[in-house]
Amino acid sequence: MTLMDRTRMVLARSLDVYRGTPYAERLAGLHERLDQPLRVAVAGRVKAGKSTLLNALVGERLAPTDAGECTRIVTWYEDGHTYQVRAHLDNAAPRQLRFARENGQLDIDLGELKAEDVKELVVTWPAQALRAVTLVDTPGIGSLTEAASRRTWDLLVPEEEETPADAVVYLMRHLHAGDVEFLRAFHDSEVSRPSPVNAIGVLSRADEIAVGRLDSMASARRVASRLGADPNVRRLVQSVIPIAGLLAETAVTLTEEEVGQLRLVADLEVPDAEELLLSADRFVSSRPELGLTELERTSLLDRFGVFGVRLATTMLRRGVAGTATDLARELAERSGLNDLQDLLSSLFFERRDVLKCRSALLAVAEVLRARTLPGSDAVAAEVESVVASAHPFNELRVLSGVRSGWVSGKEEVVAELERVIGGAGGLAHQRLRLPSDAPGKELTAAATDALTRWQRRAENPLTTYELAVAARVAVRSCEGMLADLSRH
Ligand SMILES: Nc1nc2c(ncn2[C@@H]2O[C@H](COP(=O)(O)OP(=O)(O)OP(=O)(O)O)[C@@H](O)[C@H]2O)c(=O)[nH]1
Ligand SMILES: [Mg+2]
Repeated sequence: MTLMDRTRMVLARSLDVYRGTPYAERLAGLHERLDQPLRVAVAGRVKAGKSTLLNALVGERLAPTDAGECTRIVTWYEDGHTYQVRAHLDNAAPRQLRFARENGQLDIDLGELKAEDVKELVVTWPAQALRAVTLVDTPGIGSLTEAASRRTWDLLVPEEEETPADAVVYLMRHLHAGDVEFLRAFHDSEVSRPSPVNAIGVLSRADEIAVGRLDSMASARRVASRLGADPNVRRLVQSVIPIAGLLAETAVTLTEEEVGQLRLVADLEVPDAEELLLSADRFVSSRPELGLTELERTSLLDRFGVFGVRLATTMLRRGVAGTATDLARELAERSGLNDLQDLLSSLFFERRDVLKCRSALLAVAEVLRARTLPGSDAVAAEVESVVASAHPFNELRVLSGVRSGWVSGKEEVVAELERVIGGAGGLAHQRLRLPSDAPGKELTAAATDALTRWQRRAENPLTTYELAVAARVAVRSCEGMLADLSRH
């Protein structure tokens, strides 16, 4: 029986036990959630670039990135057949809100409602990207006394209930004490503690790291890998990658008109263009003969940032990108968006069942703790047994053990362990560090070698206790791979 089957069974049993109690609805909701897309929250401090990044992931400018009221409300973006916006209120029935789109940007009309009155907004939007994942935009985490920040804490680190998010993409511009505090609290749950399995770190606004210079992304990659290697950070997130979110958002929503405007800059002599782009002020006000109004220039800066304008015009000039489509593709690549999407896909989407089951079992455990009823002990034992025995959870536990430094050994052995149990993605080629097009025969040979190696390590009396336990999990991962390979 798969982990999903076992989880469904536990949920059905718990529903039997709690039928007719106030918990029944919560449990039924959990059951439904197993069939819905994975829920990923985007979180981080104020102005970290959360909403901009969310838009880049959706491919549309849905989340507000200005200073409007709506930036202070937790907002869900989910796929659906119709376009609609609902407001969930603290003390009243949900209501539909009016909305409009202006220049591609979604503008939600709160009417007479104030941000404080709204518990959360749910935006239903037919969009390809939202089929696999429901995204949740959250107000910036700052002081706990601030109402908007409190909403984010209540959503992701609630006191009594489970969090409705299965995973989080956490944005940081550098590591702040507030980031550490939040991520610790987010991971303070039972299945594997502390567990970075459901958190990815993003070094955001990466273009600003080297003040917009063309080599900004290279500097950002160095900063991100230093940050990701820091033991404190490794304990909290699986990986840290840099992204220039604004550039990513603009790349996926680029217009022909914008490309036309950039061409005017690209057509200047190189020294002239460089001078024009020395600063944002200069870009807005010098060279009036260029054929761009001040408004157009300001709007280019808002959409691309100085770095983006430099990069895009350089690519147009050098012919790296000839058409708007080429330019959009190049900019998306250079912004780090594609890397983030790959990471999300290997760490979250491919593991969605495991993450969803993890959320569900944690939530059932929470209900079982809150109220004991006849029969609830038996369900608790079952939850315990699934959590302790399901192989995907064992992999997650070992992974978090490696990340938090409990499992230690020779560097290359630990690195291999991390990969074999799925730390860099769950597919066989990722676990075996082979190219994605490696033939089955090669994968089988590599998996067989890995199996032998890990069996030996598991049985070696000189292996530390923790590593031996981890090695047994790796053995099981290799056996799983071989079984899958022989099936296909
Ligand atoms: N240069 C640059 N600016 C960015 C980037 N990402 C966001 N910004 C700008 O930073 C400001 C804040 O961006 P948002 O996406 O609204 O940030 P947020 O984290 O959602 O902010 P709050 O919800 O208000 O906490 C906006 O003016 C964005 O245009 C980036 O990658 N590079
Ligand atoms: Mg925001």
